[in-house]
Amino acid sequence: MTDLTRRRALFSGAALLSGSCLAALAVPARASAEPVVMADAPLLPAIRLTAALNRPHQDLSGAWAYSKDLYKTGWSTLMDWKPNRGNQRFSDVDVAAEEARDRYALFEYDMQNAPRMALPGAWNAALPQLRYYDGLIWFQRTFLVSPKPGERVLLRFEAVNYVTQVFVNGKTAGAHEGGFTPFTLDVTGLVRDGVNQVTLGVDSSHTDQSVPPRVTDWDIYGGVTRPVRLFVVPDTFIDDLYIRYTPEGRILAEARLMGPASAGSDVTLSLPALKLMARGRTDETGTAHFDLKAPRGLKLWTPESPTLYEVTVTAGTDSLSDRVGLRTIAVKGHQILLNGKPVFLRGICLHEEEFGSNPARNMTEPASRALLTEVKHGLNGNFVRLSHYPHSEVTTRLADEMGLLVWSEIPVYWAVAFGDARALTTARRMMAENILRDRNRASIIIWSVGNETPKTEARNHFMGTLADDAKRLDPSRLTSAALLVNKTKVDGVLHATIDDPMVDKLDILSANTYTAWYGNDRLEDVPAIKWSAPVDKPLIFSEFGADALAGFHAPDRRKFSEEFQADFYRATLANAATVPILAGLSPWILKDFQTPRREHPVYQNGWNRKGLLSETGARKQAFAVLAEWYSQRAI
Ligand code: GCB
Repeated sequence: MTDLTRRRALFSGAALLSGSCLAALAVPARASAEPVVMADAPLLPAIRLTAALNRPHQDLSGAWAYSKDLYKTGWSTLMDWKPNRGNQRFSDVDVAAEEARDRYALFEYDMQNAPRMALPGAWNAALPQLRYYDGLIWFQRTFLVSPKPGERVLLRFEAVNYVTQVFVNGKTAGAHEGGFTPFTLDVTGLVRDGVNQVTLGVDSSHTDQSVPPRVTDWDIYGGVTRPVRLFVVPDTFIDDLYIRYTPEGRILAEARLMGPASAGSDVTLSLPALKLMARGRTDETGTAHFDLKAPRGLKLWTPESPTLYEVTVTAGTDSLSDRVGLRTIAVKGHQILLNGKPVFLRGICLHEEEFGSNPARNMTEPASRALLTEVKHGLNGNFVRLSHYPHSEVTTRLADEMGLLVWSEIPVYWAVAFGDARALTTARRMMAENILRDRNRASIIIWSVGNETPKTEARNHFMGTLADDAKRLDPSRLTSAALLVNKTKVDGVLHATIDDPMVDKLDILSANTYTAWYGNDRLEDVPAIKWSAPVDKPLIFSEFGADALAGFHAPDRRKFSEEFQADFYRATLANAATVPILAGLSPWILKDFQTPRREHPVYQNGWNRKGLLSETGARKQAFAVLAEWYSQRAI
């Protein structure tokens, strides 16, 4: 890219994404604040740091200084694509001291004296004036670290929405695109002994090429929405562990080391509760493979009995532990088999949004537990669809612990630029980051590659590539995507089918169906809908729902009343009971959620009201309808 085209791109705001997507890239230190652009960045994250939460670390949550920068002057200025000194929020400089030293010094920021924001948490919830802020904000804080020779310092970001550039002590440390998956940067070469400074440039704006694109049906939630953590690990460390159980009764595991001594090293794997202990040696890729016979006493993980086993890997001076469930998941005809037995998915969809009237997408353990408890014990559920993007690791770990099966999804949503190679690369990286983070979670049974997408050749290639990636990175799970339904009326009876070419590629067919909410059909016609699918595979109703304002009751049972929503559930569930290939449901949605798309001034006011619970957790009538239906299915 020439400087001229770069400048033009900067003016249009396109430079953030120009040339390629930004994966988590460790890049050489540079003076410029221009976001890192690398077309040939690898699809897999350079550092995985699997089960990072179980390692000793410093949690950098808390007060961070911030500075708004809507025109991105910290990245560029009008007359020079390099930001001038007076705008470089990432600089390692004491602005007030500079101003005192030189009366001509000109700074138009001062991070040391800037206001503070508590992170993690989306900025939209932090201050009323940031409610609809969609652009660049800088964050800065200091941390203490004193690495010894032979140690590495890693900074891990669990989720930052949407493009992030990271600076340590004024130097570029790396960049990342994508709002829901973790990235880890090796900052060993940038830190000094003692006090260090970390600065993040976080741009929430989405483009036509981003994933998701500009328009969705959920809120902006810009910023650092999950914790930032600092790790000090040995130079050669255990970067990844992948463990699973096979239908043949084997426990397979791969442990992958990273660092100068990764090849030809001894690795030990143990599951003490099962009295299993094995030694292996890493190959030239740094990977040690284990294949163990499961002992008779093994208790397989199920939603009813979610047994987790402690597993520990040791290599050199490093060790890594996790708690894992062991189970199998498969399909046979139109059945889903968990540990070889048919299972019906009694589920619900969830956005990552905590209870309350001003959510910040800050998924703490109690916040996540409150939501999942309503699924498990309120609705008698055994399944959650974590729509429409990877949720916090807090949630997937809780699902393991509480016994909930999980559908995990990446935000390939609606009008993604399916023909755009860059968008595909972004989506593939997200898929890889999501799977590598979570493929030890027994709760997760489905990797979803998209939601409500058009049936085009470009889309087929895009989502087909993602489905292939999912199988390559994790052959032990199923694939699906929420697809659109084709409906016709013949002799007064509605016929619904999923005539989507993706059906051949995916293990499970999933249909989003809103008959009698959207469109002209009537609730009376819903129970008799005749469903068919072009292939013999399990079908899930991945969405159905109707808005209702909690507390709004209407004698005429009109739309937006609790009565209409409850009738809608009764009709759709009556229909569900007639569909022989149906293997589960995840209605839309557990809780009302914020979205700028929904502005009916009486009923919505910025909230999608299809929740069975209000934003503060009040149960609507339909909640009991679904809970009762599930309690019957659970018998
Ligand atoms: C859908 C979308 C979901 C929306 C929902 C709705 O089909 O997948 O993201 O929020 O419908 O309420 O219309």
